[in-house]
Amino acid sequence: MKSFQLARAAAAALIGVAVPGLPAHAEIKNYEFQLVQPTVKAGADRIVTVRLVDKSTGKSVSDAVIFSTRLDMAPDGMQEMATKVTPMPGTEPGTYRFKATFGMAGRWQLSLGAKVQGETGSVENKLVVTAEK
Ligand SMILES: [Cu+2]
Repeated sequence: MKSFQLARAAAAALIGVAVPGLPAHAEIKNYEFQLVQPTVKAGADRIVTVRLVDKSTGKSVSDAVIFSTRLDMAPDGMQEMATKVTPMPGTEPGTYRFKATFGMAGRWQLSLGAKVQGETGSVENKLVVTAEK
């Protein structure tokens, strides 16, 4: 590498812009899970669908590996009231579905941890799903 190229690469790294010629690289903090629908009906075997979005492009991201899930009523002061979360096959690319029993109407918190292909670190989000009577 010639010295002027090196200097340019170093300057680009310092100010956080992409070096021309290298593929754009999203950072893990640019990824976010979003609820497709914010409410479910209280009861057994409800499906919650989330989308993983790359906020820098607005595109859905497929093939993330979800390594942790938790669903509890922390938003309504009942963090001890947790329910089992069962991953289900997604219906479209970039969406992830979970089956759970919402035994009580109110606000439930879905905590998700995931790895994105090709990225270091992990995505950790908490989403509030409202179970309606
Ligand atoms: Cu409760």
